[in-house]
Amino acid sequence: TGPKGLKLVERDERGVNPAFRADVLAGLSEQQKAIPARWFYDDAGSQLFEDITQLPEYYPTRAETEILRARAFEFAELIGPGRAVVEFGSGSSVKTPLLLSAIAPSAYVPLDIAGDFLRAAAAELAAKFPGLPVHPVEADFMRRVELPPEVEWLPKLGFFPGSTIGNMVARTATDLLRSMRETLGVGALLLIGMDLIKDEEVLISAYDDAAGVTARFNRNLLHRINRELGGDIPVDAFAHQARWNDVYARIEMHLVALRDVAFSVSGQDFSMNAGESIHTENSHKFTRRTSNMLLAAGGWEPRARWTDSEERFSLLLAEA
Ligand code: AVJ
Repeated sequence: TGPKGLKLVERDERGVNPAFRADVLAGLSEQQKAIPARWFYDDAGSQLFEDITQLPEYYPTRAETEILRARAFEFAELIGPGRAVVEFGSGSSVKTPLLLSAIAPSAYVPLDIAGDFLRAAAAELAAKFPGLPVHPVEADFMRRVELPPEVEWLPKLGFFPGSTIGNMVARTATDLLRSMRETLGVGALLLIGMDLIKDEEVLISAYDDAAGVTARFNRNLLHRINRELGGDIPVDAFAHQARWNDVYARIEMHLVALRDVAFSVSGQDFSMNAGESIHTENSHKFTRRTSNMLLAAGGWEPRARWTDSEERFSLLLAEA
């Protein structure tokens, strides 16, 4: 239960999340079947993503962490002390402490829709930084979020690491950046991670690792649909695929039907021919120019930019 008693993750009388069901049924009814990537993250999916970040092929987490470690002094200088750090997403055990140690913030406000994850992450953070006020807020940050009154008058720093913005198409990413600006207010800064365009083979193997962890992450979505939405999708009939889409400069993940399949979800029937796919994720990759253009389109003025030593990943600082 979120602020003002608002229930954010609703369940109907059968214990089904209606937003999940609506997205899945609508997505499976399209010509190119597609399900939004945010539904990957049930408990199993969140654990599988943690495993992905440890893979030798998956460089983004290590590259971004390298920047946060190496540039602490520059962050401190440009951002200054006393800001309330508002993190979009409940925070990782590694990146958030690196940022907080670098800049001497006055408060930490993690925002997330998943209340349990949020409270656990907030408690862990509070234990690491005794004396730092921590105010978790359960909210959907795709809309403007009302921040707790304790931080109302403090200058804000938004933190959105991980290149999660890359999951969104340009239109949605722009909307999110604009909402962030409304949430954070005038004079706010935003520190945001964006993954960079690089050799196609490097990108493909980051999303199709040799150990098959990303394949399990992708297929877990089908297990989740079967379990939570009463589906009978034959999961073994789907293969994980990572594709480079050069028009939009993004990695796409698909689940490709290996044979003709028929299945039902929540009582609705679907069929697919062999070779047809369900599109499950976009992960956009940026250049300096496209990242700056996206920020500007979202109402943010680019102020500084850092990359890791191999120029695989970028962290950008922007001002509202
Ligand atoms: C968490 C969205 C940043 O796109 O790289 C990792 C998710 N998907 N491997 C990404 C993901 C497949 C990840 N983000």
